[in-house]
Amino acid sequence: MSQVATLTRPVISVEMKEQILGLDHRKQVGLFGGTFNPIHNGHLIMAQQVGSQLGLEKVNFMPDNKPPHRDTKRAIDPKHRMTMLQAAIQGNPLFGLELTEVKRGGVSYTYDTMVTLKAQHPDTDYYFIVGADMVNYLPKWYRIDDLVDLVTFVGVKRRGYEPVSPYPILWVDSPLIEISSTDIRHRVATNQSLKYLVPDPVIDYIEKEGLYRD
Ligand code: DND
Repeated sequence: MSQVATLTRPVISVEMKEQILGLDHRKQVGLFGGTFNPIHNGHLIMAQQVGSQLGLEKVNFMPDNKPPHRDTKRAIDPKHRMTMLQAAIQGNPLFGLELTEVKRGGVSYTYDTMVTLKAQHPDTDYYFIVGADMVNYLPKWYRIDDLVDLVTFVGVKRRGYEPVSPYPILWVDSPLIEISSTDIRHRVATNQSLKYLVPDPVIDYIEKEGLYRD
């Protein structure tokens, strides 16, 4: 009797087994937050470079609902920005969409978002991707001193911005691409071509919906 009892008792716990088999590995996920008004090929190139250079499992594009930093920046409805993102990332298995800020509504403070995401996904390490212009602006972000404990910031170089920061930043080299959403909007308003600056399905959507004409 006692021998049977000894044999059936688990020798190692489930946790130990998972450790041995490597099943408890933490997911490494990139988050690319932005207004994406609209998404352009510069964004896609940098996200791809960060994902592949850091060996991330996923890079999720995260459109904000209301950008926290610029009152003057009039972003079009999140519905349009989201649809353009969806069209832009289609067919790339590395890329995904994180819609938590749009669903939450209101002003999209990254700190609030990361508290929520970390609670929902305690098994995930997040890498928050920012252009060098945004790195310079980090000291002004809401609760930045707490936020740096929740994510690893990944900085992507951008012409005209020094890759320096008082905060810990993982710098990734990517081709410097001189495309900006402001320039894209200006081109639409002045009837210039977006070909090769923005993915074709996004160009089609902008035309179909008559976005950025004024
Ligand atoms: P943007 O509105 O600048 O995004 O916002 C970037 C992210 O920062 C969003 O998730 C915001 O919620 C968050 N943020 C900003 C300020 C304050 C706080 C949070 C806070 O919580 O207090 P854009 O759509 O304009 O651009 C997306 C990203 O792409 C940016 O990081 C931008 O620097 C970068 N980027 C380029 N980087 C290199 N080369 C280029 C780029 N074009 C855009 N050509």
